[in-house]
Amino acid sequence: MPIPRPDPQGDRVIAHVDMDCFYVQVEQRRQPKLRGLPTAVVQYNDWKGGGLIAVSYEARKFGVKRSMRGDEAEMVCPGIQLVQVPVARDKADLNVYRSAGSEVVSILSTKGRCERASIDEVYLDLTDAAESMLSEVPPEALEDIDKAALKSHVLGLSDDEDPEKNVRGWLCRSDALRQDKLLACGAIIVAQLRGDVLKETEFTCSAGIAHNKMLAKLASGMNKPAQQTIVPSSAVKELLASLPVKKMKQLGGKLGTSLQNDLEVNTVGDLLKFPEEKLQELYGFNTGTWLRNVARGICGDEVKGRVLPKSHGCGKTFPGPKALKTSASVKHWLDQLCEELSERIQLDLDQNKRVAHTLTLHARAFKAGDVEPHNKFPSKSCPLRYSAIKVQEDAKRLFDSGLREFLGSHSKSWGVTSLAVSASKILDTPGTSSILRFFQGKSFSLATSDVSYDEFCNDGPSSSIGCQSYALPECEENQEVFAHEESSKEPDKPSQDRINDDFCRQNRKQKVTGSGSILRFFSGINTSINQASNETEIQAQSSENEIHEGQDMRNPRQKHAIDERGMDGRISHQHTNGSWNFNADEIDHSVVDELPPEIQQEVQGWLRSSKRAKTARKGSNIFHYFSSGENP
Ligand code: TTP
Repeated sequence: MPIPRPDPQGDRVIAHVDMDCFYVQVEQRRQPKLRGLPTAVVQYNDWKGGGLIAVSYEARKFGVKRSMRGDEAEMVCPGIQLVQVPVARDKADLNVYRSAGSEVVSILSTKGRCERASIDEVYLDLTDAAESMLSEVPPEALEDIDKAALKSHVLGLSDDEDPEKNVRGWLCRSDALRQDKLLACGAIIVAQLRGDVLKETEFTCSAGIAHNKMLAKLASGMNKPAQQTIVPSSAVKELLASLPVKKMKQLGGKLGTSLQNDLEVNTVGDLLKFPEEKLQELYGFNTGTWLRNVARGICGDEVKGRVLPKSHGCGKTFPGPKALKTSASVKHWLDQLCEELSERIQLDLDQNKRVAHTLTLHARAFKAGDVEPHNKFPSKSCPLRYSAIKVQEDAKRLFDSGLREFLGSHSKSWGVTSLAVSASKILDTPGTSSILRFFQGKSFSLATSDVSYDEFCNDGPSSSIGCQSYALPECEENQEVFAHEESSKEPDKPSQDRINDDFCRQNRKQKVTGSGSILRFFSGINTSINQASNETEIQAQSSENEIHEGQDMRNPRQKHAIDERGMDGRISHQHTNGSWNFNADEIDHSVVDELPPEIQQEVQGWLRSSKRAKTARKGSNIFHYFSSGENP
């Protein structure tokens, strides 16, 4: 369910960068002779030349579409170059595309907070960079403006015989609104970044630059390939007035269909005809408010600082006659998928010190003579144990349990048409000391602290309910993975919204008075601490309630941290100038939301298995818990 978040106070500059025909570009870099030729990347499959998954812009001119099979593409575009996706373990191997995406992310993340939204797209929060530029070298003071910036499309800017001159005029207007000036700076920064990406990776990309994620995402696809589009606030109304409702993220499915059929809402702008209360009455409190906001181009979703995937997944489909009909064939394929998944989570652990906690199995299946063909195979999860064999065992157990549920009393034959496994709840390894990393760069004089209200509020308390409306692909999944449909729905949380608003107000006040609770705690700590110092240790305690029948289900890093816990089961953090410790069981987990996103993950890693936290006192704040040597 979409969650409404008002635009935060203050103008933001958000960019959405999307690679152009990404897999094709990756293949063209591998085989430069393909450059400039109509090319498509084909999914591993021997039926009718395989399914197209990426199509070059040269091939698109001939009418080649992603929905086509290879044979059909060759008919509409004789001479098209069809490149097979690499194959490993008899299935598509996307590693080459994942790594190429990471190369791009490492360049784009140099200018601001960067959220990797999928294998080939990122959001950037360029607010700080744009503000610095505006105060130091505003566009009108620049001698040269990047050619790519001058080629920007500015929505609402009237056509001119000399578009570049026209855009230069817009970028350099000294009498423009401050929000437009910031967008102009953002556009120049994005043009430079796109140039860097091209130079360093040989890939082109397109971008949208706006005041929020929703508008930036809409804009990035408007002018492709290798172009960028700016959305000034003054152009939003007109943009949404003509935008088909189904084109809006989150409105492509049932909600969009209901708007069209039940309310005759065909464009996003049509929603303006309905008062918020009416939308709430029809679709629930949060969705109603979200729709009201969407109609006005309002979206407060934050760009989350996340350059690594939120989860890993891989899967395979078995269409038509290829459906798996025996337990042995399911096991064979699950073993392949689990092996790949294990390799990827192990790599993530080794390279990024991140631990995945949950294994989920998804499947699609049918049963012979099914009277309820819409009956879905239930997705099943369990704690994730590291090692390929354990993942394989657990995935098979999950499958068997799902199959029992799926079949019910039905004992006839069945078939599986797709299988996928995913690893999620990926957290920093306890002990990576990200708290210190974060605070090292901060001033600890409260009056001059550069830890902003935004850092605490926007990614803080709201995060649990916030960016859901932009639930971007959580897995960089194999193309053979089908979308897994979760039955759980996010309940409306109006009261939570209010709590968060109150929190933000309170926190803002704290910043003004210089008494931010977490800062107050950390102000007593010697921040010049060297992370490599042996004096810094984080010891985490976990009750790990999810361990199965005496088995040690913990992953290796987590186990290590647990083994180091104090005898009294308290988490303690010690260093040169002081120490703090507290009992994880007594912590209200909601206080973690007060922490900046950079360190929330790590702290959540310490706390997640402490089930007794549910009984902790409400209304406590982080200072309460972190007070040196005191328990709440
Ligand atoms: P997209 O960004 O949707 O498309 P694209 O990059 O190929 O082309 P565009 O310039 O229009 O953005 O997808 C990124 C890559 O993800 C794409 O190159 C191939 C892969 N992909 C699939 O494998 N299957 C799919 O159904 C989609 C949508 C994408």
